Amino acid sequence: MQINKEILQDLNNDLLPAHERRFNYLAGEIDNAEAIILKLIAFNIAIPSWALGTGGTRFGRFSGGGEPRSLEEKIEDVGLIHALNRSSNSISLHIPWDIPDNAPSIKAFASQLGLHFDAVNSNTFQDQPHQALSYKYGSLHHVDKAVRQQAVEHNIEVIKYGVELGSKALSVWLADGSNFPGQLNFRNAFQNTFESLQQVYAALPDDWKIWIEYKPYEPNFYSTTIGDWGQSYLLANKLGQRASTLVDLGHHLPNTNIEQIVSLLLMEGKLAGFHFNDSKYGDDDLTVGSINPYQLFLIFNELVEGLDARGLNHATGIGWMIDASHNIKDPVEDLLQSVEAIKIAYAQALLIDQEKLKQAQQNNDVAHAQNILQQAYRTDVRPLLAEARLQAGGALDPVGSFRALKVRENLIQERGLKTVTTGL
Ligand SMILES: [Mn+2]
Repeated sequence: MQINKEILQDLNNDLLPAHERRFNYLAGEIDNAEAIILKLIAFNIAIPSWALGTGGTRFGRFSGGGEPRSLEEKIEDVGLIHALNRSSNSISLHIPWDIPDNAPSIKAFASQLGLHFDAVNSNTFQDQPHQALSYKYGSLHHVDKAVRQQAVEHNIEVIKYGVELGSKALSVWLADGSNFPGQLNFRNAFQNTFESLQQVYAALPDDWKIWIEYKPYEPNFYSTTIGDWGQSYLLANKLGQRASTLVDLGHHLPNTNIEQIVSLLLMEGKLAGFHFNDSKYGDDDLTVGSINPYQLFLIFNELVEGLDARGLNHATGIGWMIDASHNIKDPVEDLLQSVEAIKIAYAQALLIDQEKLKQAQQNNDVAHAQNILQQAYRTDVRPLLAEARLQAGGALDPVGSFRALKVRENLIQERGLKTVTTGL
């Protein structure tokens, strides 16, 4: 299905007087409303192909109905999200869950919906049917060179698919690790990983990048071979300029100061980008901003300040992507909420008076520095986001419009109630 633009317009018209009241008030309170709106219009967040179905846990999975049955239907869903929020103009594919059998036609279909392809993701954390060797004891770090070689070749195959689709980055997350002390020689595991990644790096086209994700635990519970940003950074540094570190917000031990990590990686030119989600305990993959929106704001403060310091474009300087799983919510509603939360944090960070903050830091005026941050954080910037969506041709109220347009009901009618998409 596609969003009917005239009905969307009617829905917007009903909400317009209240929106204008709120927007005019806020625009009068701040001095850079127009500049922020332009930045918000330019700022897009990629949707991962695996987030369009209902996610499961190891205890079960409850399909919500109308889930995409093919890559085309996943692209169609991202098109629906983008039509509503005008902020999700790309899709990040996961191979082999989403193999583009006919790349030119897939690319053309996406382009019709205003979409392009973001980073491609490899998968060596599962065994696939017909696969010769098992990843039970790891992939790129494996003690057996033949397994490592199989995993290297898979990554090179993923690059090949990405090239056909116009992607420019390979995102690698490894489940490699150990469950028990003594299982693994840490140095050998790291060295094997490095040598495997060197082969993948050598296969990158000149204008491509490789993004190395880290995670402290799960599925392994004693050690992970790329367990934290230090290990990822070390690999990225040894590999070369086109390798950098990907930060997934859920991949940290509790209470880690993620904004400080982000600040230093960005300073060193080694911040690849983000996988956004939120969590209370571990890699919970909850809706962005649902648990800790203040942390998200503090991260965006470092991003805006750090990107500006390096003269990088906010929208394109690094990669922006959601990596979440929806167990009980409608995936499309969840993704709309996530994108909104990311852009709220971004808009709030754009409100920070960086000059005043620097001055307060220079004077050790701690209370004033805190006030400057919290003044921005406590500003309700939602009218700026709504205005940006309106100017870009989207919905004033994306989730409300999704419901009023009966999108899910239509998808269930088209695809059926008992559909299950590929993924975890
Ligand atoms: Mn991730």
